[in-house]
Amino acid sequence: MHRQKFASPYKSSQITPEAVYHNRPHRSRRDFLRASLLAAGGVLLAACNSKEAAPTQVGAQPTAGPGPSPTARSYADELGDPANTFAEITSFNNYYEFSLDKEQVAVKSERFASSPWQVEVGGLVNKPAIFDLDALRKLEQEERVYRMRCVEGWSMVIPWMGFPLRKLLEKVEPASDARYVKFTSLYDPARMPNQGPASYFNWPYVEGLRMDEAMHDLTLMVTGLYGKELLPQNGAPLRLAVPWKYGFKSIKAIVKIELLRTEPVSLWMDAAPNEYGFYANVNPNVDHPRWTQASERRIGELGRRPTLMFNGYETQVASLYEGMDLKANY
Ligand SMILES: Nc1nc2c(c(=O)[nH]1)N[C@H]1C(S)=C(S)[C@@H](COP(=O)(O)O)O[C@H]1N2
Ligand SMILES: [Mo]
Repeated sequence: MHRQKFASPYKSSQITPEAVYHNRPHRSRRDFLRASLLAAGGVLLAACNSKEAAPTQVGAQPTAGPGPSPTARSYADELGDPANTFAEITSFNNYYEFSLDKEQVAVKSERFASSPWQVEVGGLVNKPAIFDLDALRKLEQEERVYRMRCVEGWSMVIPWMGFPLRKLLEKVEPASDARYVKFTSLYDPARMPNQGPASYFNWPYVEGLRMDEAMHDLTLMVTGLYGKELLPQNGAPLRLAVPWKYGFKSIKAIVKIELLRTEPVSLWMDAAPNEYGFYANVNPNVDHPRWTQASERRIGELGRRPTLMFNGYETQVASLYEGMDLKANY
């Protein structure tokens, strides 16, 4: 019997539980068992549903009404690859505050209220400030079509809308001793169901960049995609996009940005330091301890394609890491 799964052109084996093997010494054996069970579940799911679903084009058709729908416009990245569909980008998500199941994130976050919202920008700056949504909207928005390569081995091409992080940081005037930027997501267990006391993770989600990475023109603060305001599942109302790094660096639902003297510890470094480093630059020559990073599956495509150094942004960003051992600083 064929059960057509609407709006789901992905195979379940892509649901690699990123979270679930590592043995955190300060966690109980019960937690570890729970994690192992989750991992086993993922494998089972993959094993009994291994047939590749045909790529579908749901939701991205032109809508009725005057003028072209933004989702009907054709976007492509600078390498000529077409953007993923709006449906793909908004229904296959990693957002552990809501669900570890990529196809449940959109469902579980549907009623998440991302307005009102405030982002506090402070730390080693001359003019600390709090930005509300109006203030963020006043910054000039632009479209950028970026590849996003998840550390799990899948990728998408996404037409983001937003502004360079640099423009926000310039407003607060970074102090000369600021060397790192720390980003913090919302912590609100009442609104983010997976942040409850039983959660495996030390919430909130935290990420970081070196100051020169943060000031790089490619580093985008995202407010929308396909010309529309960001939906909750993609990190509304404000998330980061750092296209040459693995997707987990692109933190969602940002409420705080701090400039620091020392390297911040991200949620993933805390959860599994042997698997997720601070830099997390896309590098096909450095495998994840549990899988290859040499290739990836573009959502909507069959088969795999080679992963590109720095996710294809090598000419723009390689100079940031001159003299650095890219194998050691994963
Ligand atoms: N706060 C928060 N940000 C997050 C995540 C998360 O779980 N929580 N997941 C990350 C991972 S692993 C990826 S691949 C991207 C996915 O972004 P998308 O769902 O918009 O495609 O978001 C990143 N940002
Ligand atoms: Mo990811």
